[in-house]
Amino acid sequence: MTEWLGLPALAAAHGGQIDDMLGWIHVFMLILFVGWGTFIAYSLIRFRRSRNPVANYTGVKSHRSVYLEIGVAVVEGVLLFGFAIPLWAARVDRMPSTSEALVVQVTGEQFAWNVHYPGPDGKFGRTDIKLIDSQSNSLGLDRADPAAKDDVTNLNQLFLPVNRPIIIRLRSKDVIHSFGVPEFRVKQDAIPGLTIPVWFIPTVTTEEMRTRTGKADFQYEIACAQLCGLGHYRMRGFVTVQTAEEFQKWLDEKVKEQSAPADPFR
Ligand SMILES: [Cu+2]
Repeated sequence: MTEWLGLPALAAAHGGQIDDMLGWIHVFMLILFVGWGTFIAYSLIRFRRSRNPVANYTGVKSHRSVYLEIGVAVVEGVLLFGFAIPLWAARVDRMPSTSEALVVQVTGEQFAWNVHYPGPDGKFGRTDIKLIDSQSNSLGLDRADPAAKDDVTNLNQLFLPVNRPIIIRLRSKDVIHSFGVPEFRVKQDAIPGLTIPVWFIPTVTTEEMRTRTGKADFQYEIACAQLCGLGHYRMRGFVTVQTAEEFQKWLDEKVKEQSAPADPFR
């Protein structure tokens, strides 16, 4: 219904509502634009100087313009209270329960996205700023913490299962970044010192999207949507949406790989 907006392909459960809302706003603004434009053009001609050499001190007596203004305010009220606020509440107020959702921590930094999965125990391990090493441990994950033993970290690659609620806990190490994935209709700032949750349900796997769009190299891309410094342009992450089985397989492998004891000869 909203194809005419030319938005990126839709791949999240709630996205239809956002697109509808965008569609209605566009339609309404178009009506307002044409209405006001016509009114201005009419006024310029109707009240031109040659036709009205002397000013009229009584002015307009009809109440039509007042009714019109009220009409515009009512439509705006409907957009705000009928569409925008309920949608906002559903996105921000009602988070899915953490028992059904997959919780992933995503930490922005100049200029990369650090992805952190809690592993099979479902608990995020302790992170400590003193343990941060830009090469080997960019999150400062404390592997000595029992909860951290099975944690999985990844750089710029976010793997997600399809059709399951995802809660991203957004954080930042330095400045304000913004986690934006257009196909998921999600955009949220990451602010240093805060952990901000954002949630969605991906509905189309990367594979499926490749067939659908006919682009063999299609990738969901996390674009940093806040100008965050000189390297902002290259702050790209990628999201791979897989079937539940594929995702589990990927995660199991990562857990095995990352929780393996360090090679003593290295
Ligand atoms: Cu950024």
